[in-house]
Amino acid sequence: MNKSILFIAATALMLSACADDNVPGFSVDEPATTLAQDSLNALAPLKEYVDTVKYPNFILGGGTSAGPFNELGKVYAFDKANFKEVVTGNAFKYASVVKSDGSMDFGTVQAFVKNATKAGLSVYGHTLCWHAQQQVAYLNGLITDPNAAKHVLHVNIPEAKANLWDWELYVDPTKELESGKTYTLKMRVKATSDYHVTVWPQGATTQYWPTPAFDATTQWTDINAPFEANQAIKQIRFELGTFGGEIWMDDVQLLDPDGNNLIGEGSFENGNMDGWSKPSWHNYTLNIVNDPDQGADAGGMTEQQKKDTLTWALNNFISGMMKTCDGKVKAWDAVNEPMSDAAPYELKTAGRDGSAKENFYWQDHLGKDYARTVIRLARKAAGDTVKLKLFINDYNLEAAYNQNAKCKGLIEMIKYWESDGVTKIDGIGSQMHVTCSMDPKVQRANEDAYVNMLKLLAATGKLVRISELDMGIQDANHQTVNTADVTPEMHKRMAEYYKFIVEKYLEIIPVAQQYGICVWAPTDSPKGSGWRADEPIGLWNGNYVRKPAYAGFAEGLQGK
Ligand SMILES: [Ca+2]
Repeated sequence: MNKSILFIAATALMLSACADDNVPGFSVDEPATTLAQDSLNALAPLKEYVDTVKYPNFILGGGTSAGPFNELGKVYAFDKANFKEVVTGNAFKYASVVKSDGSMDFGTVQAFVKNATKAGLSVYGHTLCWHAQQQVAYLNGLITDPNAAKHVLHVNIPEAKANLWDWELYVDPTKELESGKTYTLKMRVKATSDYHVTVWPQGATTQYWPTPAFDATTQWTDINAPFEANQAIKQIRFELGTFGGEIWMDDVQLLDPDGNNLIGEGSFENGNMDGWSKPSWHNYTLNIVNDPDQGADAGGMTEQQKKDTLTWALNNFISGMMKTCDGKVKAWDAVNEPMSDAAPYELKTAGRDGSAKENFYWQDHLGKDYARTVIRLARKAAGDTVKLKLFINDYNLEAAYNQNAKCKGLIEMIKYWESDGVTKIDGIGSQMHVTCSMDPKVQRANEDAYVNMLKLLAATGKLVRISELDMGIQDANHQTVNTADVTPEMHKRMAEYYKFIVEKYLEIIPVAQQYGICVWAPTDSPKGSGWRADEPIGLWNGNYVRKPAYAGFAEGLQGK
């Protein structure tokens, strides 16, 4: 490619910003924007700029969505033309394959691998073990001990008094009960001595009859007490005044005629008593405790049993994946995003690094050695004849703000994982979701930290892959710029930064360690996207039209 293409493309775009100027040197018949675009359009497909003699191992990859790719239309043709390898954004992830009941569907993966292979594209697998996009409830369910102590509501009354209303416990239904309809109070109850519990539904007046009264005994008893509301009922009142001792309640439900439960919190498993109350002057104790009939560790799973169960679940996924891919997918992000941002030499953990409700941190359950387990399972499932290249992939390794601390932390962690003499990690993936800055100082720091990262990674002797390269842009005031607001000068800077990134990779990473670079988001991100929404992150715009960034990337590949 002509060395000046980047210059021409960027210059022409800059000039196009002031269309009223009579610029010498450009045809008056053809607007500058068209000229610039013509020069970009005249470039070869991206992968043709890879010097396969000088850099024989370098693989140019592209991120893609399995759905559109598997339609074998425009996206498929585009990927085939521009890249040597494809990786799916989501289709190979745990939650895309494993359903909420633990069953697995590899149909999309299978079709993707078949279609890519037919196009002569290799497939990079992303990813075998990550904390996000997991089946959190299913996985937690596997290690939730059915015999573990359950939480119950505990009422501790110091002494029996004269009147039923001397001790009261209230619960507010989530919806008013309608007069004339039949409701059913269901619950489990147990007391320190037998007691007939009187229940008075409360509306404008108290409903004394009919009521869902029931007997509590010293054994857990299931209560099923239907009653018809004789008015609009706002509250259910347990009248416990003539009882002294302890009562436990659990699994409290109030079912309407359609079977809808009107008690918001009746299980107490989350530790809250929302909707429950008592008169403030009733000095008995109301709290949530472990079921007194179940010791905290009675019949529970040991830590080892939990680990074994989760290893089994992980192996289901990994071995299913390897079987589906049938040796055709040889390189994988075995472990994705292990390292903490808050503590870059430590693994992520629930709480400090994210929510345990939304994520499943395998490392919290399997321990620090979890990567060893992933690698062992993957190699075993693929079989000896398939020489897998297994990567640890993470983000912010190039970050300037903490002097590449996360990169250093990951390298140390990999050393630890390999210190057992068995675990072999082939490569390190650096995601590189970068941002170009129009503040020269910031941009200089970005570039210096990137170069530093390459040197750190090169020194490991491992394969180095830039795994998810995309680029946003910030203005001189460090504000994110949306796609429509990118100026010609910004296009030029982004093109230069792409050129720098590709060039430095080829220069600093030894040929034997070059796995390659993957263009994560070939096109600009649409508004409302889940990933860098409305940011100009592509080498192509949303209509697959090449941007100056494309020329920058191509020039970087040529090392010119
Ligand atoms: Ca409970």
